[in-house]
Amino acid sequence: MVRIVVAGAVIREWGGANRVLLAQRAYPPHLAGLWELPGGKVEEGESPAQALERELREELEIEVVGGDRIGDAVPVGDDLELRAYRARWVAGEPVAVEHRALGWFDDAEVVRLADSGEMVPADVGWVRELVDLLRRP
Ligand code: 9L3
Ligand code: MG
Repeated sequence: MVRIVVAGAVIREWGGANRVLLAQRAYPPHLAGLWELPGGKVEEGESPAQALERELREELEIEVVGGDRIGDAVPVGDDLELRAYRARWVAGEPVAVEHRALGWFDDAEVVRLADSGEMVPADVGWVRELVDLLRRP
């Protein structure tokens, strides 16, 4: 059975540019140090939006509402399917509960992370759509 993993893009205008919140993974070893859209596995009985809201509450201590899909699903191995969504910020300032670090990245910085191999490989599949969103006024 394929498990769905949801990942959320929280976008905020800050310092004259739209920026997306990325989180630097601490585990597993082959992903540690790489940046991702935060999220995790959908649990039984949850909708993807509910899972996204729970994961961002657990990992970042923020309240969000799950929104539109971003890009296509990305299969990882035989057992995971990753999906990205907009996550509309509602409350709280992000705290790195499980991650090594957090950062707010503009379009050029997102491209640089992807090109330099500092992004989780699966998430590179969403960069084009993410950049389009960040370039919108
Ligand atoms: N994953 C990849 N990109 C992401 C997320 C949130 C997750 N943006 C992959 C890493 C793990 C799996 O999905 O192999 C489950 O994620 P987590 O529960 O360890 O965050
Ligand atoms: Mg996670």
